[in-house]
Amino acid sequence: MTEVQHLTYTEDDIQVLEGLIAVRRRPGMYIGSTGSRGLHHLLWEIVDNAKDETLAGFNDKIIVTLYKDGSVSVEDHGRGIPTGMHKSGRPVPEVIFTTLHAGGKFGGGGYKKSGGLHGVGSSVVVALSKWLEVEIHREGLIHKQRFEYVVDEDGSEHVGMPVTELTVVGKTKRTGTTVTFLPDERVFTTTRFDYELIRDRFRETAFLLKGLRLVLIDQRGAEERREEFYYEDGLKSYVAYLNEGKQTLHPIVYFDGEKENIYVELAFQYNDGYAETLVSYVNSVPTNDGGTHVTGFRNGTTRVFNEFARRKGFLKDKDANLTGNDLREGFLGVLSLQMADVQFESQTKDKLGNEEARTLVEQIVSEKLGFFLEENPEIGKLLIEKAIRSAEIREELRKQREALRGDKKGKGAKKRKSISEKFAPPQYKDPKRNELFLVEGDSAGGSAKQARNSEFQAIFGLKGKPLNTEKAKLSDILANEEFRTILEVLETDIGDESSFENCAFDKIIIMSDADVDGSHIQALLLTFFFRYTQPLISAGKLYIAQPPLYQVKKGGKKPESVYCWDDSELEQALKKLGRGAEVVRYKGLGEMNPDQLWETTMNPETRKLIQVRLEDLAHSEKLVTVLMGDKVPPRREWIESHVTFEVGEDE
Ligand code: 28F
Repeated sequence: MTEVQHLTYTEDDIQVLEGLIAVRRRPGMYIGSTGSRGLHHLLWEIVDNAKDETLAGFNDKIIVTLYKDGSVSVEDHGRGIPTGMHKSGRPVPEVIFTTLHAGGKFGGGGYKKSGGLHGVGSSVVVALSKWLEVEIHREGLIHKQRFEYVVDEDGSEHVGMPVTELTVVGKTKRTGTTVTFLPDERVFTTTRFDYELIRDRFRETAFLLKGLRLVLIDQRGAEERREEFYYEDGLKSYVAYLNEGKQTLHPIVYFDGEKENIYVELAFQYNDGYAETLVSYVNSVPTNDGGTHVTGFRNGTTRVFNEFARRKGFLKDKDANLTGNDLREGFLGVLSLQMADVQFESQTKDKLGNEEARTLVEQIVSEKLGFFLEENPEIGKLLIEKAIRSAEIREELRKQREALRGDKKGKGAKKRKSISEKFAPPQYKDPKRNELFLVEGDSAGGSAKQARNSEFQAIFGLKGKPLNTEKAKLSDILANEEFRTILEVLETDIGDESSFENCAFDKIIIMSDADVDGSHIQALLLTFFFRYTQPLISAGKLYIAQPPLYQVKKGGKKPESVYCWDDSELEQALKKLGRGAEVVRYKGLGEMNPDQLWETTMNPETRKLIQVRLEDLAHSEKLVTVLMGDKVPPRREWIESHVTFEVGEDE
């Protein structure tokens, strides 16, 4: 409707554009990476602005549409960005989309962003896009403005150039903001938006912001795909979703409270499992490593449960208090905070640092949970009795372990020469360097023992399928020879947080065949590590080895050989070696000789490892439940298509 025209620039405008050029030059500084994650950061940035309008109380709908040309739009039904003049003499939307960190410049009435890579500002999205259009419905009128990345004939570069003025293009009955943009393929290694990733994020957002409707539309395929998320019951629905397929012990408990501008919401429901799941958020940003709010929550619940147990006579004067560990078994809950001036403790922004959150969350939880237990004493009784049973089992196991340790120091030690036949230890003790390979199958285990650098690499040979820890009782897991030995070798103890920090190995590497049995073994081990040694995963110590799928060989005067990890590498290798090349397809680790195994899979200089990351606790939680639980029949297909949790790009 409006003609594209280049506007004239003032000195100030040029200053502004130089800011955006900085973004263009070093995108990683603003969005973390230029891979898929960075690409999606652009989208989250715009969606976050729409979410903020929801938190401000004015927006109940967000629609994201993925278009055939690679662009994406985000539409909200909020008040619409103000269209008046900014004190700089330019319209407010233009300032927002062309000024770096525009958010901060407005001060006062603006909303507090959560920090981290969130809230870098809409201008960053403009800077890394070929074009961006904003459409604002406000005061009965539709306003539009377009920005582009422009390179002039003389090669000079204009980042985020407003190529139209803010223009009225029609009339409207609603209000809201729509932003459409096309990420620049010169910036990103991939510009394809991931439908499943956006869908999972939308589901999570819908749980956290009750009453908000999120719609995802994908027009890229032959047929349009569309999903909608809306949860009237918010966190309660979230807990029901995470506990789906599990045996639960009581109706979902929900409460919220506010103190000194910190708003706390909690929903939980125990299941008959043994693991604890607490998914926590601050301003709807996941805090996977917890932080002060989680500590406050734990202190509060432990204290209130103990007070209740004493008052009702479940604990006698002579009895020790129930510990956090006793109370955690089978707990599944979501804790969500809204607060201003968020500070994160860690570089990764996964751990809340605000001290005031500890005391305020503890107070709110104590008060509300205390009240709940008074009102529902039968649920209180059930949970206390469960915790007392846990305490008894824990005590029993502690005695068993102590007996075992005493045994090793004494005469028994001589009889038991090594920890286990299946374990080949490294020569030197170096927790910062040592690697433990968990290897599927006897023959591969044998090869790996010969192949390894025994200075720092240890081998543990797995016999058959490990125990499914998702369905087993804690006492059975601790009695299980295989897992007990693994824990012993790692020098870690389930339920002893400090032992994980002192783990004897720097890397734990799962090495299994690239077939269905191999991925099942992988999934079983991941389940164990996820459920019972989560701090090791958070610390980035868990890896999956990647044996090659093919070897391309050519004989003759100058024999050559290339290993390939996927079909495109195979294609390239065949081209490179030309006629007469022969392809060996590896079906299992056992088919490689020790030299080959070392070179392709174990040598730190040449191997490919995938680090298992806990990107998203809730997602991993759901995956483990579906994969390993006994309530969901199509497990096999799941394992084949979703081999691991969140296996990150090995950056
Ligand atoms: C698709 C992305 O960005 N939605 C937005 C608003 C609403 C206001 C606003 C945004 C106030 C003074 C800076 C409206 N009326 N969706 C969005 N919706 N920004 S972004 O204000 C911006 C600040 O300048 C808004 C009254 N107050 C605020």
